[in-house]
Order: sequence, then structure tokens, then C-alpha cells
Amino acid sequence: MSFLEDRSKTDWQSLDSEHYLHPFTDHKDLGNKSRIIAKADGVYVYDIDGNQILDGMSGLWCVNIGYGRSELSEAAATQLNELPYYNSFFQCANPPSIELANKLDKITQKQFNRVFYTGSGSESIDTMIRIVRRYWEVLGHPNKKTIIARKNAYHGSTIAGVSLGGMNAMHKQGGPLLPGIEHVDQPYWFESDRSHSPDDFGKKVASQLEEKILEIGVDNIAAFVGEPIQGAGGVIIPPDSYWPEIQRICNHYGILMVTDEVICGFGRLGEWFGADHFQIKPDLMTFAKGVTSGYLPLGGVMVSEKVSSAIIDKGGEFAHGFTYSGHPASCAVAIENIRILDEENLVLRTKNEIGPYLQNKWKSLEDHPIVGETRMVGLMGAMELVPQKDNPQRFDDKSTAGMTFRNFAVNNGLVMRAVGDTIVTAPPLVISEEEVDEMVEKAWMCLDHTQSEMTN
Ligand code: PXG
Repeated sequence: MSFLEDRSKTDWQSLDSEHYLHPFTDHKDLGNKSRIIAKADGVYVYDIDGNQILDGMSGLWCVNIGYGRSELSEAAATQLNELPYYNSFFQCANPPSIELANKLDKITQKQFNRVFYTGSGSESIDTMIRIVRRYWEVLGHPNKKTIIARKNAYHGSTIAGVSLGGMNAMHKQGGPLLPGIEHVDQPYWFESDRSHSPDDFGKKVASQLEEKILEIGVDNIAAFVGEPIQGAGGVIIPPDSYWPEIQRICNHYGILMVTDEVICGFGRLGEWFGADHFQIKPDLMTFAKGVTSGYLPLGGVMVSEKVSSAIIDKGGEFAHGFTYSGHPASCAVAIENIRILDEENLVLRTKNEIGPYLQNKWKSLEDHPIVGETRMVGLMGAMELVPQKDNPQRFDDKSTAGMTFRNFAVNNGLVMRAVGDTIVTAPPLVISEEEVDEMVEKAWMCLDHTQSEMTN
């Protein structure tokens, strides 16, 4: 059964406009002209008019193995027919959720021995906060509640996710926010005054964590949390010196280190997880998105032996869980997704082949007069739009250039996201060299268009 034949495009659009409250959308701008995406295959999505659009964002940073993989839809259908749902409370489990836990143990660093399942990245963040705080409670440190995160981080949209994230626009709405959260600066070298080398800058920003720990008092600090590379904030790739310094500080003060792998996990950076790329050893990792390549909702928290054994041995029942924790169909899809990532060498290919191929082409965009910087790790990158190349100044009206680029791109068959005047990309890991060429050629055309719009 397909819904496509049911109504005309304009009918879909007017129904959408009457009944649908969209995420992160200004409905006055949207009116009744939402883009109805009807189909997808490989790295392409197709709107209801049949326009082919290269998805340089993997949906929302999630469709890592690309669209149209029938192995995943078949895994879901088989599981839905056999056992569509059962809970994992009250001493129950189901085969796919156990099998997936076993697989996750194999692809994560050796300190991780258990997973707590959720339905999304935001729920994973909430869960992680509860686990971290519970850990210190059972160890007899009930004051260790404060979690330190970064400004301009994105950790989801639940009240805990918004609070932990560092997005000003989100903080302004729907408060009060969760107490016990502190923010330090992000390692965004391009936005700095660039008076330091990237490595000195990385260390300097990391040292704010130490200052914050001393300010709040180590007896009150539970954990530090960060995306290995900030995604929604604009693909902020920290200087090489940053994460080792963060690790050193966490170890020195004995606080837990958490990487939010919702975007970086499952091959995006050419390793299974962002922590592997930066060679750091977190105590917990939150994940979602790429675990199922977005085919069904699933998230989770990887918990190290140190943390899980404390909670299990000293804590009794952990009073936390979701109806869909360990959903059998989502877990079956995740198992198949991980099998494909593994057997088709998609992680290694990202590291050694298609990643370097795109990185090289992406770098060539720096030859364009309005590009101030490009950066990319694995298949996750950004470029900074500026009025004058060698001048760190931004366009006066920050985000007009980004929006001009983005709108022109989507109308010309390319999806990329604009974060202010930073254009970000994260294509499916299955993208071919020809598709990379198409993506970069289109991006150049969008830069030309943006330049002429901004100078007229
Ligand atoms: N952590 C990180 C690092 C994320 O990127 C979440 C948590 C929350 O996941 P859920 O599944 O609850 O959405 C995310 C989600 C964007 C965009 O426009 C990014 C996300 C979600 C929606 C939009 O860049 N990241």
C-alpha cells in the first residue's frame, strides 16, 4: 500500500498546513508550501513532483547506509510478523534486543559491556544524565550532580536535552531549564580571534573545563559531556590537542567523560565511534540515528563496566525505562544495519577511500571567493561563507548567505544544511565518487549564486 496515490500534491500541502505542527519550523514562513518527500533510493530523495535531490545530509545525519536497502525493511517485516512488540521491563527481553546488545559490545571499546536502550537521541541524553547521577549516588557522593557541557552543543529537544545543549535560541523558549548544568566554550577555532595556533587554542579552550571544575568544586561535578565533533552547531572539528586535554582533566579530577555519538557514531568519521577517531576512552556514549540508519527509531547509552557494575552491585533497581526500550523491530533493523556497515566495509571505506576522496574535493571549494574555510573528517564537513576571503569578518546579516545557499541548493537538486553562514554536509557513507563529483559541482554553483545575490 502506498499513500502517494491518495491525494494530489496541493491536497497534501493544505492538509499539512492545517493540521501539522512541525519541528524547528516557523509556520508563518512555511504556509502551505511544504516540500513533500515521496521516495528515496541510494543517496537520492525524490519529491512528489519527481525532482531528484542528492541528500548531502543523510536525512538528518542518520541514513548512513543510504536509502532503499530492502534487507532492513525485510528485517523489520520479519520481526513485526514474529513479535512486533514486547517490553524489556519485569525481567523480560527479546532475541533481537539481546543480539544487538552483544553486537554493540563487539564494536565498542572494551570498557563498554552494557547498553541501555531508548527510542531517540534525546531520550539517550536523559538516560545518560540519570545513569551518571545515579552512579555517584550509589558510590556515596550524592552531591556530585553537575554536568558540564559546551555552548553551541546540541543534545536534543527534551527538557534535559535542551538544558544540556548550549543553543541560545532553544534556551530562550519553554524554560525553566534543568538545574545542575554548566557550559564552557566550544573549540571553534574559525570563530576565535585566531591569535593562537589551533593546537594552543584547543588546549586553552579545554582548560576552561578545569577552571569550571575548580569553580563549582569537584565534589559537585558528575561528568563532562561533548559531541566528538559538534554536528548541529556547525560541524565544529576540535583541534587535535582538545580531546586528549579533556580526557586528562576528567581523569585527573575523577569525573566521568561522556561522548554524545548520536551523529558521530556508526561510521560517520571513518571509525565506529567518534571516540575511536579521537582515541579517547569515554565512560559512557549516547547514540541513536546511524544505529538503524534512521529506518526505525532507536537510541541507547553504552555504559562502561565501571559504571554499570556500580549501579548493579550497589544500586538495586534502576528506576528508569521507556515503553520502547529494546523494541524488537528497531533492534532487528539495527542488527542488519550493523551487518551491512561491517560486511560492506563502509566504515573503512569512509576512512580510507570515499572520505579522503570527498575531503579532497571539498577542500577545492576553498578556491571560491566567498569560502573562508572548509573542514571535514570522514564524511562530515563544513564550509564557512565570508564576504572576503582573508578577512575573518562575517557577512553583516549573519545567516542570509547560508539561507541563500541552502534554498538555491535544494531547488537545484542538493540538500545541505545552513547553520548561520556555515554550510554543513554529511552524505550517506555509500556515496560513490561520481555522486561526490555531482555534490561538489552543485555546491560550487550554489556558491556562485550566493556570491552574486550577496553582492547585488
Ligand atoms: N545528540 C546529538 C549530538 C544530536 O545531534 C540528539 C542528541 C537528539 O537526538 P533525537 O533523536 O532526539 O533528535 C541529536 C539530534 C540538525 C538536527 O538540524 C540535528 C539533530 C536533530 C534534528 C536536527 O542539525 N540531532
